[in-house]
Amino acid sequence: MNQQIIQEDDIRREEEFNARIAAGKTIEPKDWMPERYRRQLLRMMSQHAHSEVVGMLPEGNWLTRAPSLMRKAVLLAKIQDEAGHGLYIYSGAETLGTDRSEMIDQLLSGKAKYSSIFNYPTLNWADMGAIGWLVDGAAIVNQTVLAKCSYGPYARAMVRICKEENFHNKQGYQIMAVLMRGTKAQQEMAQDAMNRWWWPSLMMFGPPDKDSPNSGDLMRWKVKLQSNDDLRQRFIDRTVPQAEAIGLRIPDDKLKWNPQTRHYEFGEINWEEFNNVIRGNGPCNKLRLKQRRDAHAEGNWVREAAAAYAAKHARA
Ligand code: BYC
Repeated sequence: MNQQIIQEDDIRREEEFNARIAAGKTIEPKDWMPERYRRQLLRMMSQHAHSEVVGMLPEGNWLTRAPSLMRKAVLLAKIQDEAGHGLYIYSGAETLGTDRSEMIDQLLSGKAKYSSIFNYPTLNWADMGAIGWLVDGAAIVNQTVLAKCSYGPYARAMVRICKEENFHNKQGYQIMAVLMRGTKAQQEMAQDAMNRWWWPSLMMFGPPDKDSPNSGDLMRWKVKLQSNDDLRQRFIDRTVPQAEAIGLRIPDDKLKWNPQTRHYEFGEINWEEFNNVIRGNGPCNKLRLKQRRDAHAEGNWVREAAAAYAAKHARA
């Protein structure tokens, strides 16, 4: 009898939850939510937070070699913004009941994923332009939609993050535009960065819809409002004219405008490469994890001092 009442209660709560989602209302931390919704969000938000934090490393590689004081100040500000994004999203993820230190342990042990894009090396200064323009550009396309997602704390974090990503995107495009107005060597440097970052940027949106195991749940619960393929197409459609405007060539022989669909058609993405990278075998996976583990160990004294300070004040 009791069991039956519990089951009826669960069904009623799930119906109320689904009705909230259908009505376009947000789910807040204290609202009842199905366990699977909570776990999917935690997976996605913690991966997202890890991406912001690991994402500081490829750009950090160029801080001491920025070509001018102004470029260095801008790059420094951008990297600090990414740290802030990580902190907002970890805070948002903590509202789902998991402690930040647990999420960080999962990253450092190699159990948690972070965006594939940050496992590629930054070889020349134009890579800073390509990351800001393409990587932050792809993130904006994804995140402006996430800003309307069903989980309140995630959606609200995205609003501020997208504003900052817009500045990142513009500074990256400006680096590329300046290089394309420069010497032949500078133009070649920009094209080289474009050639290396284009395809990995398209992979940021995740596997094709037909091979995306999480999309079904996430779309049903309005965490994702557009599919991986739709967002990828949107990114391509908005980025190709930007490349053309500054004289950069997209490294895709199959790329062509289709006036009927009003979208660009594009070539085959190398999904084998993508799967290899997310399995931990990309060009920089091991380096990135080592850098994060070292940084975490070096920051231990700060955590210890903060804990001692908090304990002292709790006693007072
Ligand atoms: N990289 O079922 P699917 C930034 C995994 S940082 C690695 O489609 P989902 C920035 C996926 O996790 C912004 N793994 O998954 C920072 C899943 O594996 P698990 C980063 C990927 O969740 C510094 C499996 O593949 N943005 O802007 O429905 C400097 C199957 O995929 C990737 C975000 O994190 C990938 N690219 O969709 C500059 C956005 N793609 O977990 C810039 C938030 C897929 O089942 N996240 N996988 O083992 C999302 O929107 C979604 O999670 C994704 C994937 C579209 C990425």
